[in-house]
Amino acid sequence: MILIGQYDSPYTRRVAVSLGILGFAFEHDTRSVFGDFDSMRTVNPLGRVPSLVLPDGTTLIDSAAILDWLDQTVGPERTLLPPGGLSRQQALQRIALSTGTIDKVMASAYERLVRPAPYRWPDWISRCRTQAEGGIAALAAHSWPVDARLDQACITTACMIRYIRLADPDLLPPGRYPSLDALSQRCEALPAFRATYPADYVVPSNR
Ligand SMILES: N[C@@H](CCC(=O)N[C@@H](CS)C(=O)NCC(=O)O)C(=O)O
Repeated sequence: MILIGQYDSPYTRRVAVSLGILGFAFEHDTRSVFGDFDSMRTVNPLGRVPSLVLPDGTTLIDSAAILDWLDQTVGPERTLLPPGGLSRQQALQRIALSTGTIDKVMASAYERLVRPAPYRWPDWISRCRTQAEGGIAALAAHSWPVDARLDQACITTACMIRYIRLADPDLLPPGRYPSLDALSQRCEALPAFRATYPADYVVPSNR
């Protein structure tokens, strides 16, 4: 299997971490959505990451669809998203908060870093950051027991935390939400997270 996308993308990273935790071997294609845009569009018509090329040559796009394929492949005993009931509903709620927050942080980052300065819209950036702060606070209001089974809500939220601390660290300084700090530390210590640790944010360039 080949995973396409860089690990400063939280969506790519949550797939890479999930592949690692579930024990799938994969190659990593580090093409950039911005630097390799034309090439990327031959993989995914949307020109986005992540994509996963399966052993039979099928290309899956969108992290949620890829994660669903992984869970279907390992079977109900090992799924990262609980297969049903209240635990699935609760996990999906947390994932919705995490991915929604990622989307708002990313929208604000693109506005600040990709859009040429004369066209930037401060009110829009402020709105996105307010929405992101709401998502972070709502996630922090949940409990994240350190001995709970590591599920997709934990993985996605930990990837969100690392992404925010790269792209817009003022949104989540250490100490503001100790439960999120603890979740991040617990996850980042695991081999599947360490193998995908994004030390730097690759600033998207439109040049
Ligand atoms: N819903 C998608 C979102 C993917 C996404 O937003 N990817 C970003 C990188 S994290 C991207 O490709 N951005 C470039 C663009 O949209 O032009 C998923 O879960 O895979």
